Amino acid sequence: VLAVCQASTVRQQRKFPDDFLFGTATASYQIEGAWNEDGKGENIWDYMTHNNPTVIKDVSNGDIAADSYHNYKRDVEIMRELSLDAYRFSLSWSRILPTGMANEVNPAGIEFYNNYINEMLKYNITPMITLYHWDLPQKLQELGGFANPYISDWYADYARVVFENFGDRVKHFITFNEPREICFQGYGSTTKAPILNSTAVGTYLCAKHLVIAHAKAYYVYDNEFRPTQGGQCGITISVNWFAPYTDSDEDHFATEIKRQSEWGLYAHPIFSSEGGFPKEFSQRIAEKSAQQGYAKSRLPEFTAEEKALVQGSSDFFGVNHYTGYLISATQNKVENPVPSMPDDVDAGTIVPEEWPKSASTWLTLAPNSILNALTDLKERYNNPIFYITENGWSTPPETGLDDDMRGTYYRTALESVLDTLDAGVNLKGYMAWSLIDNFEWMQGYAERFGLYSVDFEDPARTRTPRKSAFIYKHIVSNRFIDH
Ligand code: BGP
Repeated sequence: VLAVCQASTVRQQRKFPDDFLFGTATASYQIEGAWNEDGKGENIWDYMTHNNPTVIKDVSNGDIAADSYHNYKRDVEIMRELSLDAYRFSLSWSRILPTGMANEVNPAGIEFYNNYINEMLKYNITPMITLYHWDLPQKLQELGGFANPYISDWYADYARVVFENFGDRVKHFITFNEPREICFQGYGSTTKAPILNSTAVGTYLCAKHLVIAHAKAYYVYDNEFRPTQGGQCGITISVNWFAPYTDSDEDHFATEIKRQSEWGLYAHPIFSSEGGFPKEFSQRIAEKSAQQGYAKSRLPEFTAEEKALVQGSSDFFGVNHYTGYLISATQNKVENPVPSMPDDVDAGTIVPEEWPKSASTWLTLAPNSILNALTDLKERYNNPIFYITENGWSTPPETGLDDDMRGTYYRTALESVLDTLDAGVNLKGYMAWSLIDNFEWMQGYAERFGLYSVDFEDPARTRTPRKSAFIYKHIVSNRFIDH
């Protein structure tokens, strides 16, 4: 009997592999503060929040945020308290290059990130750098930002400065965080800076220029730095799980269009064996464009040379995953969601009542969504190396430290990660969003994602662990989930 019991306990206690990287993620504008200190240039979030403050729910901004610029040692101490293997953070482009252009490097910006990286390395924490997490230098926005094709050269020059200065110690680089949110929300609507709402044309120009910028930076790394530095360079794309609402052909097709629109537009050119933008969604945009009386599709094409440059330009696929939705071809459709922008997806989303709800309207706990999303990606793109670069749960500020639901979310998500590993997905790490409470973009400080809470009333920005921090630490240090 004892032998049987032991065998079943062993079977239930699935372990995370020893080399699996457990970490947390943050982003420069959301935590650093020091918006104009030590030579940092203005970025599009500084500009938008200062000139258009009411676009942020609580009329706040990231001028000080969690003040990590001055508290970075405490942040590294928190990483140690959590027993993390890795930490994903982003660089502020305009802290390093105040105008965005590489002819003027700000030495204080380089020094700040050197200190930050060295502090992590002192405690054996693997730094993972995101080069761009939404805070474009304002001076580059004034030149058109991602709608200007020259962005890819400006970006590649910036990337060179980053690899040159930090690549001796940093071996994981992520070019962009969430192309879809950059392009669709910043250029095709008003839910992220630079709030351009420039019709679907802006979205797709951004998409094309951004993947080319990614590829150019990748080749800067691959040609000039990898031979001596030996690290990896990839991209992070937001991949939530979309499943058909019913088994009808229409719902299946609508779901496929939704997947291609949400993440295929950026993943397919880089990771697929076909290259270029995904077929069905490209065709859909062409059809819609024709109906609207345009002679050509609003989706720009890649030249053969661009297509070849982009295809295969990534060492890994970073996945930001939070939630899931059911997709219907007929139900819950919002007619004309953004009046100036024709809806190219043309489907409705449904979230079942029984899925637990967070403080964010878009975030629920969808069952098995990590397993479903990653096995889909594995099949489409021939199982590249994956990292989950963000995953997390929001609570209202009143929840304080008793965040039981966040703990439940992490445990459920990590069970799904174990299922994903069992399914043969080449998944190498998991970063929880987020280390600490931070400026949550348009929601300001009205939604909290931190394993540690931050007291934004306190000039010292004191950090305190929530219940979920102990749950996460327990899993990370044991490398299994106990029941
Ligand atoms: C992701 C972003 C993060 C983080 C998170 C939470 O899309 O990469 O920066 O903010 O979402 O979402 P939000 O802040 O929009 O509530």
